[in-house]
Amino acid sequence: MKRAILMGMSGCGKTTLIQRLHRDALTYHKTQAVEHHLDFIDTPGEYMEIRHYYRALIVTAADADVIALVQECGTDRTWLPPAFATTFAKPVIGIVSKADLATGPADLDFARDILRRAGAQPVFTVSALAATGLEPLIDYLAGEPDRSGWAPATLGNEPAAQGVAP
Ligand SMILES: Nc1nc2c(ncn2[C@@H]2O[C@H](COP(=O)(O)OP(=O)(O)OP(=O)(O)O)[C@@H](O)[C@H]2O)c(=O)[nH]1
Ligand SMILES: [Mg+2]
Repeated sequence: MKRAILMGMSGCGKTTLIQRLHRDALTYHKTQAVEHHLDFIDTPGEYMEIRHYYRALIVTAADADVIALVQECGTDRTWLPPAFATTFAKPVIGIVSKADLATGPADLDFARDILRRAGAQPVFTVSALAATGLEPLIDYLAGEPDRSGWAPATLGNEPAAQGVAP
């Protein structure tokens, strides 16, 4: 099982998605601080919206196996900069949320495009409210974590320095 940290602008549906995947009642509560669950780390949207908090996201991401960037559809607002995924030495996936609000395929494509430009791969499309599109995401998260890109493994694979006394 992979532990995912959810990042995305305020109100994009991170907490509601976790509630849905936990089969909890869907109740709105504003995320005020990082919330650690066994399988998810929920972050406040402000951590994406205010650059000053990027450092907190990066530090908190150390406890996750995968970064999940969340972009709601039906809006042209985003705080996900292009290539944001390169901030992390871990797999970065995308989640288009609130698919039930899409007025047509263009809305979904727009949101997917934002996530792909940010470097997320693969991109899932879900609605926590309508409980659609969840299975592929559940299957992905159920798989073993991919730790091949982690810094400690990379460092460990480096050839020993030549001619340097231990
Ligand atoms: N239509 C629709 N509304 C949703 C969906 N998911 C969440 N919402 C609504 O969007 C609002 C914000 O949802 P949250 O899950 O609290 O958003 P968040 O990303 O956790 O926001 P912060 O905690 O502020 O970062 C709530 O009123 C939810 O009911 C969805 O799939 N469809
Ligand atoms: Mg929240």
